[in-house]
Amino acid sequence: MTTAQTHYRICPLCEACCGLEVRTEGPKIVSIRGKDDDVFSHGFICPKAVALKDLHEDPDRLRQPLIKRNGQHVPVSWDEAFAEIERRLSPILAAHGRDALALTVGNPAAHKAGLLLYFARLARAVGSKNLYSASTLDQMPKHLQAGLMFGTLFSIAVPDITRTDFLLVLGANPVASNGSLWTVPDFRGKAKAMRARGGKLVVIDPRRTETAEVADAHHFIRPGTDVHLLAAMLNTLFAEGLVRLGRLEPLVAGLDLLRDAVAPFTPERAAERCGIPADTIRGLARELAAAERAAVYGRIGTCTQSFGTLSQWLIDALNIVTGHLDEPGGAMFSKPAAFGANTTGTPGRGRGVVTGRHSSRVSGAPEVFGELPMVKLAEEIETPGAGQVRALITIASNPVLSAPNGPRLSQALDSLDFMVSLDIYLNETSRHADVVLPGVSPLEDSHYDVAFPQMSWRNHARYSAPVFTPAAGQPAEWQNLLRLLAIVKGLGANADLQALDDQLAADEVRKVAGDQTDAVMAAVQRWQGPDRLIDLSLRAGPYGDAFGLKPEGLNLAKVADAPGGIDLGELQPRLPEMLRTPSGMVELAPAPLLADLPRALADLETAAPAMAIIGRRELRSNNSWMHNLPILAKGPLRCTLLVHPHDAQRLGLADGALAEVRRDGRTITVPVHVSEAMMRGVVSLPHGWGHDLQGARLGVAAERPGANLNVVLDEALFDPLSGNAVLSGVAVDVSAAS
Ligand SMILES: Nc1nc2c(c(=O)[nH]1)N[C@H]1C(S)=C(S)[C@@H](COP(=O)(O)OP(=O)(O)OC[C@H]3O[C@@H](n4cnc5c(=O)[nH]c(N)nc54)[C@H](O)[C@@H]3O)O[C@H]1N2
Ligand SMILES: Nc1nc2c(c(=O)[nH]1)N[C@H]1C(S)=C(S)[C@@H](COP(=O)(O)OP(=O)(O)OC[C@H]3O[C@@H](n4cnc5c(=O)[nH]c(N)nc54)[C@H](O)[C@@H]3O)O[C@H]1N2
Ligand code: SF4
Ligand SMILES: [Mo]
Repeated sequence: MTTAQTHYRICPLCEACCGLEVRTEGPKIVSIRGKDDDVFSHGFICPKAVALKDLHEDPDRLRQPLIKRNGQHVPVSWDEAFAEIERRLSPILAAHGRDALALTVGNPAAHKAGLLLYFARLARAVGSKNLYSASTLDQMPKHLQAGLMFGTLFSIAVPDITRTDFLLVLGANPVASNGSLWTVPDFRGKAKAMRARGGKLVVIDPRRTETAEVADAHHFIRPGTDVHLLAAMLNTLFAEGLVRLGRLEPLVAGLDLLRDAVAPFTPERAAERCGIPADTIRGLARELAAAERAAVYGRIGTCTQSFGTLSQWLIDALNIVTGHLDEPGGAMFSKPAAFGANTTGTPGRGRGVVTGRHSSRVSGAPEVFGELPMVKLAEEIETPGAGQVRALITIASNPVLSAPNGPRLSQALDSLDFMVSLDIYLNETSRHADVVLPGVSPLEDSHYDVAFPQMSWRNHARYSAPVFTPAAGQPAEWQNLLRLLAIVKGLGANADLQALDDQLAADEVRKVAGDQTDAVMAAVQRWQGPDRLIDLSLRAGPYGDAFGLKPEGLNLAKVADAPGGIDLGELQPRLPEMLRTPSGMVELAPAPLLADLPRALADLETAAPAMAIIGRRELRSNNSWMHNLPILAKGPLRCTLLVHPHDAQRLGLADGALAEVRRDGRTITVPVHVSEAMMRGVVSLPHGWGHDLQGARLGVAAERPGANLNVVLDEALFDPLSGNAVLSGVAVDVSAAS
């Protein structure tokens, strides 16, 4: 007889980080539900959590490494796979140097401590300029803005939603996405509670989204023009004498520079370009200034555009000049228990950030936080010469579907001398790999969120242990990354990984602990791998036990002994202590941003394209990889093109019929859904589809493959400051399919 067990698990699928209760009987998953007494998510979940069962059981999920032989992927042992990597990768590095090896890291790595922490180590060991991640398809503008204004890339202010009276949301749809760069499970419930208290939610979006549906007001905006709306709101505040810095007065540098910078952006000029009337712009500015407690929040719609970094800047500028930054009910900074860059070092001052320490070889795009823009990867592989990318390791990333101009990238991947994918599927990207190294099921992994507590709606520390033990011989992903590190370092595929891990940890500890290193390492010896790094960081962190000096403080053992997590309270004001700028001030007008503003000014005169395409997210889908899970795949078609009735009529598109979407000679064919929710002149298609490529092994997804939006998007379009791809508001031609 097998015994029933209940396990605590933190959902690794999206940024809401919900606490789950997983019931098992032996190897079987009996049920997955929200954990009601989770201190952070209080029982909230979405349908994707339930699909963890399908993911765990998915016959297409890889359980053995694969090597490509004569164009076919065949299963091999772990030792064979790593021997092959050593045999083929080492000569490339020896002959062509470190830059010949590129690494890409994708979204799931942000949710897995093992991948995140050990990817960083591998990247350091490789020492290549060619580092690419989902960050430049997503949120790099936010990191750069946070870095320039507050001093570290994760100093991201989030709305204090349980205390706010007025929330302005631009380019985010948290009802569907469950929040991003703002860890806020049950946004809908929290928004409802806010409105019940008399608070107001306003949404700015080219589509009347699920979030707009639960808002008090929604304004359509032309894609890519938020910078004008935001600058005009600031212009109004200065013009009408509504600026008030409050408590931050002595901490803010650059107020006059900001005033001058936004002076040309009058509401009338902005209105022309962004499609929101001047009176509405003024009204929004006044409402924001008048609200006692208010926050402006902008997400991916305001990042994945050519003015991404400028938009992020002006969003926080609005929070600052209306006196709402770092105030209860405003935009506040979390205080993470571990891994916070703004909880270490000297409080109130730091090195700040610089970009462009190197640049991409072919077109000179600047490095940002050590990364090059994903839109530049294809040309770095294609273009011959010293420093050409000849080998690639992809880590939980599927750029063939998730990066603009996937077909070009796909072709480029075929020209590589060698490619390795760490992935759980043979999919659109990993099908190109010579060696595929599968990760464990999420239920076979421990979980601690490294990134998300840095921008959470409430402070907390939570850990979940694995639900199941991996099959015998299946390494954890951090072990695979460590073994790659050993190969790259020339230690060989059969290096002693335990010794290597001990040494890496001790080397890192020594930098801060000096001659206390042995004592510190002894204190954390019950943990291994990423867990050990978590224990180290927790204990040295702001709530930590300081390795015994503060016995009431946190360590991983205490957190692990508290299924449902440890609540660390509501957000508290953190200025000036959290600043890490060289000046020790909030930089309201950083020079690189001021220098980029003329580009936006010139854009005021630009005409909107006749038709622009934007993306969309849906509750039962997640980027490019959850379409193989039966429980999510069923139901209505999701990869449909939303078209306003007026545009549909003009273009001769009927509901349910097929349309062709074209740009630069690349075409996709998609079913049309006529929808009043769209702004005129804008169509919407979700990304991450197109599961009909040869060589992938995704049985369920291939039944209804959908079309890949990124076939028509354009790798030539990006934000020059952050390198972020433009994924929104790209001009396309749409017509009825012939
Ligand atoms: N047009 C358009 N394109 C977009 C976007 C958009 O809005 N519009 N959004 C962008 C955004 S925000 C993001 S974050 C990116 C995401 O793009 P990617 O970073 O490519 O991430 P995913 O699409 O989530 O694909 C994740 C990959 O990791 C694999 N995987 C899943 N779990 C694991 C695991 O535990 N271990 C390992 N080793 N592999 C795993 C999956 O099989 C898949 O290959 O897409 C971007 N692309
Ligand atoms: N169900 C589900 N949840 C997810 C994901 C998923 O694929 N599915 N992906 C996860 C990931 S990786 C991320 S990064 C987050 C993203 O989380 P969100 O940022 O909330 O993402 P979206 O739902 O795409 O919302 C972006 C909104 O921006 C709008 N928009 C597009 N262009 C513009 C513009 O120029 N200006 C303005 N103001 N709005 C614009 C779009 O219409 C859309 O409603 O979601 C995460 N959660
Ligand atoms: S919202 Fe859904 S996918 Fe996201 S963490 Fe919660 S349960 Fe998981
Ligand atoms: Mo993302």
